[in-house]
Amino acid sequence: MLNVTNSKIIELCLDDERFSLTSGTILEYKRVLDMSNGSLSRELVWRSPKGKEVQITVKRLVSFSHRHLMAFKYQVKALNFSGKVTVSSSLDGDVENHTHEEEDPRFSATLEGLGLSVSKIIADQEPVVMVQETCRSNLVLACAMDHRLLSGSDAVKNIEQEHQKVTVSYQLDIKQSESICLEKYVTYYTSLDYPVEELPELASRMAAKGMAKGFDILLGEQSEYLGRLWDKAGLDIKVDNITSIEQALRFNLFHLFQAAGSNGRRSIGAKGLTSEGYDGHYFWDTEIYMIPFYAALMPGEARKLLEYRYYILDYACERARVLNHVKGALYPWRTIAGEEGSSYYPAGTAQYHINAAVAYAINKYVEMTGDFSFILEFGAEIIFQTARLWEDLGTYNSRKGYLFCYHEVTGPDEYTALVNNNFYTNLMARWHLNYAYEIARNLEINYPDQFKRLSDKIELDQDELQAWLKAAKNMYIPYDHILQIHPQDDGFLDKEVWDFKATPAERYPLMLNYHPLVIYRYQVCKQPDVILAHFLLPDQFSLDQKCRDYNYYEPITTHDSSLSPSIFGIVASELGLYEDAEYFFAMTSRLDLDNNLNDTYYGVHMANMAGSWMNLVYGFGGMRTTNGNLSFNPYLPPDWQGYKFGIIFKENRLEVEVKENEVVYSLREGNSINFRHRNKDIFIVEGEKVIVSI
Ligand code: IFM
Repeated sequence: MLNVTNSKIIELCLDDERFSLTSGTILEYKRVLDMSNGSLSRELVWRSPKGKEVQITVKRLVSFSHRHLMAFKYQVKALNFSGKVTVSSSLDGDVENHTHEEEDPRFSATLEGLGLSVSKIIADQEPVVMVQETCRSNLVLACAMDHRLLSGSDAVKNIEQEHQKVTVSYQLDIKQSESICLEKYVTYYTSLDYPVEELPELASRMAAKGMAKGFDILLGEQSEYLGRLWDKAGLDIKVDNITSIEQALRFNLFHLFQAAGSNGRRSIGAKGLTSEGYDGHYFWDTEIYMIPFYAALMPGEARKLLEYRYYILDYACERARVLNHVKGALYPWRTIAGEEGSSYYPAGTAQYHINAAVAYAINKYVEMTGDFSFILEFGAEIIFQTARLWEDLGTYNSRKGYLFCYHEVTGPDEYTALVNNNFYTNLMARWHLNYAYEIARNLEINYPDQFKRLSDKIELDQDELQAWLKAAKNMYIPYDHILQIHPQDDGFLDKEVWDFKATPAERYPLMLNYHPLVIYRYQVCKQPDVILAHFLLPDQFSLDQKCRDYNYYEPITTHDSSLSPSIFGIVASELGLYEDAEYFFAMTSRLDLDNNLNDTYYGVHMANMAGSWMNLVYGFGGMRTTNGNLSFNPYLPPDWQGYKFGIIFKENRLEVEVKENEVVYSLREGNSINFRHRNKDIFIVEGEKVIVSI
């Protein structure tokens, strides 16, 4: 994911003094992210080295309603002087990515500073347009800017081009106590979405359109858009220290609201849209951690994110051939355009479980929305192509009673690689094969024409369906009868436990301080593996069994991955380990706001952000969807006075409010809804509520 044309530059000169935060004196300073209207503002008072004082207020937004448009409002007030002011606004094409400078293996970009080069500038009039191209793939980006000066009609305007930078400047007189205001409208269009020759015109037209609307109207639209989402999310957390928790959750949701690719050809980078970490690549993070959020609150986006997997299915089929699988698809561990982008296969390509993650997310989306049309249009093909790989990958192992086994795969826990029979992988593969079989039977009976067309297309026959069923039935699930727990894989329990006592705090995260081979030789987990399987497939084992597994794995998990605490938190809630649940919720909810991992510079942790919402809804609220049915098992965390959240289930908007002794379920929109509260069946019609005691 490349850094694009820098359009954020607006500079100010007071006579001959250039405003800079590093000269003169900052008398006041405030920066505010307003999550109700999606704007970022900076307000400051500056005294220049020669003693001129100005108040500067800058507000900017990236429009939700017009996806190509950004807008800025730049206001300057002369506090103690009258004189000449110059405001200069630029587009700068001299941009590059920075992660190649880092030594952290998670950020190993191959760009070596290569980014976009400028191929054309149109600067004889406004909107100014800059066209840039990628160096290798020749993708084209057009960026346009337009301006409106709201005060100072006698301003002298000038457009200047210097190398790869175009600047539009306004020089005008200002009197003491007067203000000037410049609005800037910027647009971006790429050849990924439009024909190259149309890009400059599209970008200019949209910039002019933004200007015709004006900043305040755009801000109003932004507010309405977000207002609808906040209303659906229905967050209200009552804890003594109220701001910190609710603020954190809202901050996390704010990122989720804006990061999702919404055209079926993009997903969500592990760092969202916030930085260059992981090169902007998409991982299973979207399917396992984020889709539950989108399916419950932004179902349209969830569908588009899943459509993206269909869009790259051909690449996944090619990838399977590279790995010698004669049929089926293997999704790349990290990608944007569809090709495998991971360079370190033990913690990359070997994570075959991504196939199950995609099928699982489709299932959860359909359960939550009831949108079976997705299965017919895209889902079935994805589910079948990915399921057939499981059958091809495994082997009936004579040394394990001819049970179906997988060798040399890596599970979710990246501190253990290339193992045999990873518990998570085997369990999810079994689920996936059964699900694929069930979908095939459903289509065969209820949609025979579609089924025939699809099976002809991908050459799927009855023998193969039976082979899926057989593999699922005979799947080997590792179990240790002495410890009565599930080993993470065949060899996991043979290893020595990592010496946590002898590991000082500064040597975490382990992956930055020890060679992978050292870590692989010990029982130590970066993130949940067995425990994640228990969350995703909650009905397969008893609570006692889950408790034993939790008690074994929790002490040997470092949570060096941000994908870890939220899952432990949810399972702790299910097991009634309320203190643990609160502890993990605290870890997950403010992880980026407080920069707890000291790496938010590389971008926020999107999976964790969605995980914090899951902690509230699936953890404290105990929400689950199983076989298309919705259920809740809520409790109030010990230090809380109450909480509320909303979800959309099959087009019904439900609000759940948990108080000290009761839970109030209200159907805010929709006809009627059925679900279970613990063992009780609940039925609500629109506008009504049901109160149950806890
Ligand atoms: O997908 C994750 C993985 O599970 C742990 N390392 C980071 C990746 C991206 O977030």
